[in-house]
Amino acid sequence: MRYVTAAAGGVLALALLAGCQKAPKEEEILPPPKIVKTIPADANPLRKVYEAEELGPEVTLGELTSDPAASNQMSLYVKSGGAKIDEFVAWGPYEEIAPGAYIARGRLKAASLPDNDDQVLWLDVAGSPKANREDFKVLTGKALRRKDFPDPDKYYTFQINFDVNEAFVFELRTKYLQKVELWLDWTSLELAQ
Ligand SMILES: [Ca+2]
Repeated sequence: MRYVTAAAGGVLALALLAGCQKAPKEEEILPPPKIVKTIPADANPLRKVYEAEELGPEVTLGELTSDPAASNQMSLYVKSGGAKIDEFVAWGPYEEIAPGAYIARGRLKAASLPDNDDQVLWLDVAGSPKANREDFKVLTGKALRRKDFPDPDKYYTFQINFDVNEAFVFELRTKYLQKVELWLDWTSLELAQ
């Protein structure tokens, strides 16, 4: 009986094998891959950080300095009077972004501030449409004062929201309005959610 069962099994196996070999090609096509519709939480679609110490001398003034409190432990340092009044100390990167809503940020530390409420620094977003690079414009900006830097030993992060409705070549700029000590750690750009 055991022999009969084994023989029957063998015949069945042969039949299945034969069946597989004769299967029409249409049945061998693999199912389509599953489409993942949700973006994984760790896959931020766009957040770029521009370390001030990596921008390069062609788009910065001042000098690089080590700072344990800074990202990369390095910052761009401008001593008091190290730039002219109304001069930009960092600008660029002249990168193209698509139409959308964005958040620009800058992390800075400032000291030797005047004892009043005057503007000491100016952050802005500027650039030109990709289709018309001659059409330079300042999209939006933010003035910083002594009260924005309550502790001269700490970095503070400032945020600017802006929209573009066409392909745009942007830059994030830091302007020197008073003779202060300035440490620029980084700027960044991300999509507003
Ligand atoms: Ca840095």
